[in-house]
Amino acid sequence: MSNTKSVYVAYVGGTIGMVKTTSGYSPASGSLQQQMEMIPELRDERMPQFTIHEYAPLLDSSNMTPADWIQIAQDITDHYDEFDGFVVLHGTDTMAYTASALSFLLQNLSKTVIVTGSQIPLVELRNDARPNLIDSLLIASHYQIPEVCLYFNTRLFRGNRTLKINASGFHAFDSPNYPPLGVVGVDITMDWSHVLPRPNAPFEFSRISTQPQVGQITLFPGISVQVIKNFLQPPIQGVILETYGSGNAPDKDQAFLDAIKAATDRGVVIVSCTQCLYGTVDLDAYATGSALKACGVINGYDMTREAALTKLYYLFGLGYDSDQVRTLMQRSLHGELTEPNAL
Ligand code: ASN
Repeated sequence: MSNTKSVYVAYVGGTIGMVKTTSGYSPASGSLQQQMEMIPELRDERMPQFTIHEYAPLLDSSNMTPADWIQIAQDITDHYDEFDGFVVLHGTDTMAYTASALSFLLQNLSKTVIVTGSQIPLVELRNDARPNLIDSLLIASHYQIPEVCLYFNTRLFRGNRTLKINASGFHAFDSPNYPPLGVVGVDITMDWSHVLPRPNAPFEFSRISTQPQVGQITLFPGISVQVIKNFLQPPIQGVILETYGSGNAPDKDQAFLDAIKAATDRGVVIVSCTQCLYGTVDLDAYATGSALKACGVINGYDMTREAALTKLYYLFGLGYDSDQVRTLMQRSLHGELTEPNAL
């Protein structure tokens, strides 16, 4: 049966279209499209029609910034009505940040958006680019999934639940606290029970008007209070504090607690996210967690640092004040966290 659907491909950069240079792999304009022309399966009538928009310059995703997330969101918005689905070809290094950011920027999605890429370029004989590309195009055209997804190595994930877990293997992404939305094997099997419901409002791009100051601190035994104090200086507005286990920190270090409290008193939003891959923050579980709560730190539950950071950026970017940001950070906006009564 022929595929009458159309997919818009936003080619942002990443290894998938890179070529070898004397300083290692680097993006090269036009190379991906040339390689794609040599893949007969892409012209199979069961494949969707697709249009590739190559970004200039193509980026290794290590060079990407929030301005790039906004550009991709704008690009999808500009073409939203014309196409049935969207595939974003992107580098793997910061793919989880972009997928998380897009999940907040693109409101009331009713079409599938898939972010994908590869660990080996399409130009190489042996690569993971080909299956990731073909599978993403097929899924984006066959299924109407009202979410920003990330597809990699046979699994379709909710984008804002993902993180990069492997620098060299094909199994480069995982979603530790949420099951895959789909698995590609002999068949493509969707788990609709884990997909977000369809929106009942029209699609819109949630435009960010400011450039918020947000950051991230990872706790480690012996971290200096001076480092924390410096980090929390104005103009910082929000910080992800990567805590131990279920949200714990050194409660015997009064200077540390004082520095945290002084910042939250000034309106800095400090969100506790766990350094662990699996599980959730519970600030009431240990005295070392409730001490943070008493200093005004809020609960990031089971959010990845990528989701928490991009969500902070998004909420402050929309102009919300600290109290509104504190409330919304602890609620699931697009399935990025498991609320306590659902745990
Ligand atoms: N450095 C590359 C990037 O993020 C890695 C990759 O795509 N596999 O653009």
